[in-house]
Amino acid sequence: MYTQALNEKDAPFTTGRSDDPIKLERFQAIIDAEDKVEPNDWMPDAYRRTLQRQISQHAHSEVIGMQPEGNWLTRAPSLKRKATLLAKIQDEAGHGLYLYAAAETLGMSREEYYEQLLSGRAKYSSIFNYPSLTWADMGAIGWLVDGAAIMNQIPLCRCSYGPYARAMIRICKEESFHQRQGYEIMVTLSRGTPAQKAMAQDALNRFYWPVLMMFGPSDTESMHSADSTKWKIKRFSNDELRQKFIDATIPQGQHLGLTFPDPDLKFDAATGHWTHGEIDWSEFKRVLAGDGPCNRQRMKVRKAADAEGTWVREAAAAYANKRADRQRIAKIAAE
Ligand code: FAQ
Repeated sequence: MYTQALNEKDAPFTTGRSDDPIKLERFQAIIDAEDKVEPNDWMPDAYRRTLQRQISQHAHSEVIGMQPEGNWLTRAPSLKRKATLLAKIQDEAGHGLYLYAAAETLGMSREEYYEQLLSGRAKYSSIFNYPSLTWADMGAIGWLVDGAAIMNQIPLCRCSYGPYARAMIRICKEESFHQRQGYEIMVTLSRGTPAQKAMAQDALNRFYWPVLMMFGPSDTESMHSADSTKWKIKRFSNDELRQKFIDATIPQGQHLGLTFPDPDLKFDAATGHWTHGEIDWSEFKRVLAGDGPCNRQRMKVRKAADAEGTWVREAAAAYANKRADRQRIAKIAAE
């Protein structure tokens, strides 16, 4: 009901001044009623900007996230492992495409979002600035990075913005396969030779803390959380999701016979949760500021891929123009 009242169909991408109290009240009522906001609905500026930021950064993460795994494609230990890894990396490219498409419904083009990434104005997930040094990292990335991604993204399937929520449903199904293939690599390595088990342990040691940082700053430092929660973009806080992830992951690591690099990790029987040591937020800030182990390398590769792809985009555009011309001529001839 509210959606209809607010639809301004002949004025797509209607952005509202956030101080229009009647529209704001109706907008919040849509959200509170668990209805979806759709691209042509009226929405406050700040809601649009938050989604443009989050969805595009999510898309950038999927695309940049292909690099650490791409590093191991030519060195996968068997044909089966290679085919599985290739399929996973292709899925990530697909996730990037769904997400750019969802972000474009907010009135900015993919090229504009892309330009923000290449110029360094837009962020992508901190985790992809860490190197993948051994084959076990393919296991750790699937198990932990995709595991954290799922924990964060399942609630996004209920996000108030329709196109984002719908994209997330398919993405989560695929992420679930990614997480399992990663865990299966970890199971194989931890039941293998002592050297293989040591390799799995080393990957866990290096990825554990950076994965916890994926959930974002602690709630007290999270500047976007209050608005995103009010607008039901976020359903759980950064710290809540981090805790859910830790609670789910520790038993999985124990099953592998591996240890976690946190001496303060303890199960609290009273709360049913694992308590953990302090996260090194200075490292997180450094990585976000561009000074992580691989920030420069990731952007260099992305920029090179963009430059090398120019001729493909030009050829596709020329072909589309040619087809449009042909259709126009055929239409005139038929009239
Ligand atoms: N890295 O106020 P908050 C994947 C920034 S996909 C970098 O708490 P918010 C699949 C944040 O942007 C992984 N920056 O922000 C895969 C903001 O800065 P800004 C990506 C971060 O938005 C697997 C500032 O800190 N997933 O892994 C990070 O409310 C394997 C303040 O933070 C998504 O993007 C970070 N970790 O909450 C692919 C999920 N954390 O923008 C390949 C969607 C925070 O003002 C291989 N995004 N920042 O300059 C979200 O759920 C949220 O955006 C959060 C952050 C939870 C990430």
